[in-house]
Amino acid sequence: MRLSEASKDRLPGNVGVPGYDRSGALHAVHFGIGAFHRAHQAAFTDACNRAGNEAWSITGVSMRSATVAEQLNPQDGLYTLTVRSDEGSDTRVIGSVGEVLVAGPDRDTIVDRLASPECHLATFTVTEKGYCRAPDGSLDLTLASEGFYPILCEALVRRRDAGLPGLSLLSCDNLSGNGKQLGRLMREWIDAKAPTLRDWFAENCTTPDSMVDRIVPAPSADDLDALEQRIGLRDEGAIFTEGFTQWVIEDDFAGPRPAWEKQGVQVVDDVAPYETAKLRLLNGAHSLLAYAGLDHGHTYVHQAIADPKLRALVKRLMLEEAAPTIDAGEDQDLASYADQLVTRFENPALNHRLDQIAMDGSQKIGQRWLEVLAERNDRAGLCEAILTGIAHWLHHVSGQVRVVDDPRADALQNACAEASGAELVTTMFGKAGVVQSPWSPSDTETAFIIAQLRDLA
Ligand code: CS2
Repeated sequence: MRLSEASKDRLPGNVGVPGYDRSGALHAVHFGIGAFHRAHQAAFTDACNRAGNEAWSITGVSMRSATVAEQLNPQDGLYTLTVRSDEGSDTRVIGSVGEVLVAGPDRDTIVDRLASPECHLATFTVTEKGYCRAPDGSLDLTLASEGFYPILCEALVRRRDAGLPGLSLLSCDNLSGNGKQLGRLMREWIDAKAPTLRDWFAENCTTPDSMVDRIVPAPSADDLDALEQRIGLRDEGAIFTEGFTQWVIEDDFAGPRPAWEKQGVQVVDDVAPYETAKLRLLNGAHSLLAYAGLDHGHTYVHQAIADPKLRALVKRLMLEEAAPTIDAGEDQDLASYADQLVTRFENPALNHRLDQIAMDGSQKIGQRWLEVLAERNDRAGLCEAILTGIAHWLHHVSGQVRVVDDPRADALQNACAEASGAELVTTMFGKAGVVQSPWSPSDTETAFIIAQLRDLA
C-alpha cells in the first residue's frame, strides 16, 4: 500500500507525521523539486508548519520529467525523509509539498499558482545548468526559453497587471552569489522579452542570496524496498540524507516567508563568507573526491575519503588552498569546518555516489576550483590539490574512461580529441576557452597538470 493521507495513520509510532492543516493559506512555488529540495527547504518549511503558527504549502515544479509528479501526487504530496547516521535511521513524513506540476504539460497551472494572491515566494534548485548561462556568463536566450524564465516572467506580468505584490525569488543552488546571479539573469530575460516589466520587477521583487547545505544522495531501489519493510507502506518519493543541515539566507524578502529562522536557519545581512567557504571547501573537496576517486576505483564518497592519498589531497585543498582565499566571519572557524566536513564525508550510511557528484562538472568547477586558482595566482605556492583535481577532470571529460554526463560534454570531448598537453590546458581554460575561466594557467601550473595527466594515461 502507498503512503498517502488515507494510509499515513498506519505508520509505526516512531515515524512522525504532519499534524497540521495542509491546505496552506500561504503559498510558495519551487522550481526543481528533486531530492535536495525535499531534504532541505521543504523540510525546514514542514518544521515551520509543525511549529504551529503558520501554514505554508509548496507547489513543486519539475522542469522536465514527470517522475517526481508520479511519485508524489498519488501520495497527496507526502513523502518520508530518513536521516541516516551511525546510530541508525530516523524517518518522518514531510507534509509541506501540496502538489507537483511538470513545466511542459502543466505550464498554465504553474503560471496561475505564481500569479495567485496567496503566492509570495518562488524558490529554485534547478542545478547550475538550470540557469541557462552562456559560456561568458550571460543568459543564453535560446536555452532559457526552455527553462523557468518565460513561466516566471508571464506570472510576474500578471501580478503587475492585477496590482498584486511582487515575489521573493530565492535561489538555493550552489552558485556564487546565487541570488545576485538569478536577479541579473532574470533582468536579462525581461529586457529581451518583456521590457515594460523592468521597473516593476526592480521595485517589487527581490532575489536574496543563500547558502544551502545538506548531503542528499540519489535514493536507490534497495533503499525504497528496505524502507517499505521497515515502515509497512510503499513510498516512491522517499529521500535519505545526513543529520547535518544548514541554510543561510540574505535578509531581503519582498513579502511574507516561513519563519525559517525559528527552525535554525540563519537570516543574515551578508551570505558571501558562508557561501564561499561552503562552495570552495565542501563542494571543492567533493569534486576532487569525485574525479580522483573514480580514477582510483572507488564508487562512494566514504570510500574515497578513506583512501589516504585522497584524504591528504582533500585536506590540502581545504586548508592550504581554499581557506586562505576566504574572508571568514567572526563565527567561522575554517579549520574545524574542514574537520567537520571530513567526518560528514566519512558517513558510510549515506552511500553517496561519486558519479552523482561528477555530473555537470563544466558548470561546477568554476565556483569550486577556478575562482580559488584565480585568487591565488599572485600568492606563493602551487595549488597542487586543485590542479590534481583538474588533471582528473580533464581525464574524465575526455570521454575515454566513462560516460560524461555534462551539458557541454560534446565540446569538452572534442577539445580533448583535438589538443593535448599544454595546448589542451589553454584550449580549456585560456581566454575564450571551452570553459569560462576567471583563471589563466601559468606555465608552472600547466606543467604540473600535464605531468599528472601523463601519469593517468
Ligand atoms: C555535490 C553537492 O553533487 C554535487 O555536486 O557536491 O550536491 C553537495 O552534496 C551539496 O552541495 C551538499 O550541500
